Amino acid sequence: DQSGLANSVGVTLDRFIKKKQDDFTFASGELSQLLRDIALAAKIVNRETNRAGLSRISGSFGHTNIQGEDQQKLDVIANIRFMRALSKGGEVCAIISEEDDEVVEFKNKSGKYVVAIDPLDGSSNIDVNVSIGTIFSIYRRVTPIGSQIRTEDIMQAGNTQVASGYIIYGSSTMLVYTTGRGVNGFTYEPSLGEFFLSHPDMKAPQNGEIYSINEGIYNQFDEGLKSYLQLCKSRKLCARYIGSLVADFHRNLLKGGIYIYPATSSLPNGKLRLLYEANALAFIAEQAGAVASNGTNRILDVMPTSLHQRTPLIIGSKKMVDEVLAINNKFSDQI
Ligand code: P6P
Repeated sequence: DQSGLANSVGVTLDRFIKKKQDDFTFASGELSQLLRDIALAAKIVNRETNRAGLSRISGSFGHTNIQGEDQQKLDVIANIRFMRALSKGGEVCAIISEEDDEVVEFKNKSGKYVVAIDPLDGSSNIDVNVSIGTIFSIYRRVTPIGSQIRTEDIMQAGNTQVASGYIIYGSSTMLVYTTGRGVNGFTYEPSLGEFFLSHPDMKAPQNGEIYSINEGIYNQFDEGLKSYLQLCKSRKLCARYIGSLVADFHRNLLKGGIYIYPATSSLPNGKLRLLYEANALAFIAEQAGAVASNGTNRILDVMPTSLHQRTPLIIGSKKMVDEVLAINNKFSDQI
């Protein structure tokens, strides 16, 4: 509703969640509580990312995770914080995390939700003070509550998400999420320890002038993508690539633009992960009137087959994504 509490800038996240819960006639409050648990962990991680340089928790942890990526200390700390908040909250029965090789099943199996999370994406940027983010997806478990977690609880397509969102730890810290009824953004006020509604009912511009892609690996792109990039240059579009997915995605959502991490010769399925990166942002994108594709299918329709599977990601303003797909089709028809 456009009137009243739900869209008045300045309302706290807690009151907004409560108001939205009242809109769901059958809401029992568990999802509301889960969203609050995520917000709590976000406040703690925010504090730790803001003081990383001072508390010697920047730098690498000396381990590599399943991605073969050098785990940053803050990656590990963020993972612990979200795990602890969600396990204490009691609404979650299992978590898929970028930082854990296997699914983490909680002893308390009474939670009816499954969360997929990248606790701190873009962590190679922490030491150079570039924005980083948390990305999360929330699913309802499909097997009986309290029973042993099964594969079908974990391997769900993105189109079954109950909610998704991200936190961006940037010049300000924001939490942006959807429960399938639009997208709302909240800005954190550290002096009060509260998130306040700052971006009600976010809508992505249908077109944009910004494209985000790592052109350093241009030679590994397919001909269709190369041709699209030439088009961007002929139109003098603006190249902006932060190297932090959440930051690039958030800017494109607000200003209009496209982010592409394609299949490359060294990463035939792209670099980004379906379960805890692409699906969450694809749900947000579609709820804001934008589009998310893997180049051939809607991201949300992809049926996962493995926990950490990668996917090419083309996400952003509808007209820009549609144009990339049209060029792809033209080139693939010629093959
Ligand atoms: P590249 C960060 O590691 C990340 O997962 C995204 O946040 C970011 O957009 C991308 O990878 C950067 O990857 O290969 O361009 O450095």
